[in-house]
Amino acid sequence: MSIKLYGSKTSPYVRRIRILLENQDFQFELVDLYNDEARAQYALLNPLKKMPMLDDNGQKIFDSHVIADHIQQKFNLPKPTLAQLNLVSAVDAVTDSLIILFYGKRSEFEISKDKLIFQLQLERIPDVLTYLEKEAETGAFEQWHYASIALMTLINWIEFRSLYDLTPYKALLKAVDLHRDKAIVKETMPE
Ligand SMILES: N[C@@H](CCC(=O)N[C@@H](CS)C(=O)NCC(=O)O)C(=O)O
Repeated sequence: MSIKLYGSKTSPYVRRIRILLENQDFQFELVDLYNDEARAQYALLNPLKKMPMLDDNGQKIFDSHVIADHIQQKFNLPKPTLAQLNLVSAVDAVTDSLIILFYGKRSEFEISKDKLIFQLQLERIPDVLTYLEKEAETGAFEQWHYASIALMTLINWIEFRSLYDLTPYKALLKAVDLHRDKAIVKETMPE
């Protein structure tokens, strides 16, 4: 049996899969999408040129959610509820918006509400974080499940890259703190 996970150590989407694969035997193949040569090599395996990608005994799987679903079934992990999947979608919305802003900055664009593409992200991020904050206040992330994993990977990635001021989101930070001492969380912390 051979499972290979392709991705970077910093990607929040990749880290979710590394956490789900805790205690499983798999190879972690590092991908550097910012390196032209490495990206061209990766494109030969994955035309989407996105990470993560899983190769399970020759079966390639694109997209973290499809991979997560496959892993949860394969290793009899708990299946997320619809409520938890909605939280994951909300975490994704913030993650994707921050990725767009991150690429915007790397491309030396001025990030301002004058440009529609940035305005949409700059509006979405606080709105969705406020929604998640209210969910956290009700205890939605107290247990360690797929949505808590997604939240953890988002918050740690924001902290690692200094992407956004999270100080107003006290319940979210508290929720993440509940799980910070887990061995797999420490092992996979972005560095
Ligand atoms: N919906 C995808 C999103 C994956 C994603 O956006 N990954 C980023 C890294 S965090 C990426 O590969 N970006 C490369 C690109 O957009 O060119 C998933 O859940 O796997």
